[in-house]
Order: sequence, then C-alpha cells, then structure tokens
Amino acid sequence: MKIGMVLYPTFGGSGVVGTELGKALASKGHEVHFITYSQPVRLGTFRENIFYHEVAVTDYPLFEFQPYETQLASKMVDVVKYEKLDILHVHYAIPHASAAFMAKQILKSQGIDIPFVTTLHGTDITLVGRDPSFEPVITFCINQSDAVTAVSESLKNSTYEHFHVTREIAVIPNFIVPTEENHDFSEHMRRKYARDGERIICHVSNFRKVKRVDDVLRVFAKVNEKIPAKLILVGDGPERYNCERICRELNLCDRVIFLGKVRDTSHVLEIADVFLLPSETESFGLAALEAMAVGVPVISSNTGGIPEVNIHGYSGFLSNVGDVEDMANNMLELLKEENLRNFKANARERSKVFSLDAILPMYENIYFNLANKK
Ligand code: GMT
Repeated sequence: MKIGMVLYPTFGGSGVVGTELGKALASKGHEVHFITYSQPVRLGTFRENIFYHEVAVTDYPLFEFQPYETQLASKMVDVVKYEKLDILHVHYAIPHASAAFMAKQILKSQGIDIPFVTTLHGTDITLVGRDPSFEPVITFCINQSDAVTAVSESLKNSTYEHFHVTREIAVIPNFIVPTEENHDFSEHMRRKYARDGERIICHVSNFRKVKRVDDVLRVFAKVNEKIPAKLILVGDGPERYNCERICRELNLCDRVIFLGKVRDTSHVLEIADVFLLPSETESFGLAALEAMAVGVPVISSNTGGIPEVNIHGYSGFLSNVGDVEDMANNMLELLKEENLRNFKANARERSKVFSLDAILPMYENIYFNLANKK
C-alpha cells in the first residue's frame, strides 16, 4: 500500500512511534511517505520505500502565528494526488486530524477518496485537548476520521470521558523495535559513569512539567543516601533549568549527569539498573517500555496507561503520583542484589507483549479494511 504518515518530527513519543511504524511498514514492502515540517528525529538514513515531503511553513510578517495547519493540509492534498496514496495516517489529533479532514474534503471535491486514520497519543487528549477552546474541533475530527486508534485503554476511556466522541476507538498499544545490544560498549560506558558497586538510575523525557522531573531528583536523593548511585537524565525541555537548580540545592551535582537530547536512547538505557518515570499523567509511557525492552525495570507512578505496561511487583513498582517516599523505598527494594536480576529478566519478558511483530499487523488490518471499502 501507499501510506502517508503525518507526525511531529521531534523527540516526543508520538513522533517516535509514527516514525518507527513508517520504517517498519516500509521494511514490509509498503511505500511510506512522511509529511512533516522537518525531518523526523528517528528517520535519517537512505532506505527502501521511504520518502520524505517537507511542509514549508511560511514566515510572512503579516502572520503573527504561522498557518502550519493550512500548509500541512495543502501538502497532504499534493502528496495524495501525485504520489497516488491509498491512505493517510495522522499521529496526534491537534492539528493533524483537522488538517487531514480538510485535505480529504478538498480531494473529495476533485473526485479522490482518501481515508484517514487518526492515532491519539496522550497530551492531545489529556492536556491540550481538554482546554475547552480545542474541544469542538477535536471532537469533530475524531468523529470524522475513518478510523481512530488510541495507544492504551486508559487513553481511550479519557477520550470518551472528555469529548463527545460517538465512534469506535481501537486500542493499539505502542511497540518496541528490536535494537542490537552491544555488551562491550555498554560495559565501557558503564565504567565511565559509575564506579564498581554504584547503581545507575535513568530517566528519559522532554522535561515538561507533566514528567515531574523534580520528583526524579528527590527519589534519587533518598536512594543515594542509602546506596551509592548515579542518575543519568536524558532529554531537554522547560523544566531543565529548574532541575539543575534543585541538583545544586540538594548537593547532587557530582552524582547527576544531564546528557541532553539523545537521538537513540537504547544505548543509554542499556547501562542503567533502573528506570524512573514519576509522571503526573502518561497515556502509555513509551520511554518505560523502551527501558524494559533492554532489561531495565521501572519505578513509576500508577497514572494513565502506565499500569498497562509496567506490572507492579513484576517488571517494576508503581506508586501514587508524587509519593516520592514510596518510590524511593520501592527502588531500594528493587536494587537489592537478589531482586534486581529477577526484575531485569521480568522487565525484558514483559516488553515482549509489545513486540513489533505483534502490533504492526493491527495497523495493517485497519489500513486494508479501509482501502477495501473505497
Ligand atoms: O511524552 C510526551 O509528553 C510526548 C507525547 C507525544 O505525543 O509525543 O507522548 C505521548 O505519546 C507517547 C507515544 O504514544 C506516549 O508513550 C506518552 O505516554 C504520551 N505522553 C503523555 O501522555 C504525557
């Protein structure tokens, strides 16, 4: 099939999922056309069946706010028409679903029928979407999509709770793409960051308020009082400055490493003993799944879709949002020599439920069903 993939090309989870999905579909022989405003972070190399169409966003002085949605819709029309696409798949409702709806209507007026699939990822529903000013557009676009998917049961339920959605939403969980583990490299890098006997704790996020990175630091401070440890923080965003300040206040500067943005986080995760995700809300928690996939257990909050991924007492532990004390106690329990080995193996095992081989056909089924209805 010929598939148009629309997503935010940044380090965010929805962009990662959309890009990895497109790459996997291309490996299976589908022709995938990425339509984004800059090259997706995980796209990069020259590959068979992958094409990239950049949406140029005009920087004209009249516009205080650039008309991204309009230019995206025009680009979709163009690519569908001239590349003869069979389907459009848009990740993140705002404004991708409304741009797809507009493109579909324009194409319809020219005699072209193009179905579009909308995948809801989280903040489009749980944060941004709940702002009442977005509600009518989001509700309309979800209802007008030819198929809608959500990355967890929790996100599906939130969508029904907060929007007047009348149509079916299919749950297709996020997935992991197998990576080559390099044990010599991991050992080398581990020795760079931690001395013998020191544990490595890792957190990966976009450092937005919702991630509660300050809780990461507070949990770490408590654990580090009992056992020697290092904290590796991956990512960047609005809370980074605040976190650096907290590090200084807690006198942790020599134990906390801010790596900044890293394109492929799997090699950092490979050197960690435990992953920490204390988010306020999380529709799925892809970062936690990526950690589990390389055998790293997870200490997390029990919010949103996280309990669908991380199993309490098996692949890690769950605590109430903000319960720093409980998270630290759980981490100390998990880091005991006799527990850590089991939790690592369990985390890896649990991640297999979300293998690419299991999830990819779910999207393909949706595409085939819609294409056959045309
Ligand atoms: O994590 C973020 O804040 C980025 C955001 C995005 O849309 O790029 O992530 C959301 O989508 C991911 C992929 O489906 C999910 O794994 C994240 O849980 C979700 N984030 C939130 O719900 C806060």
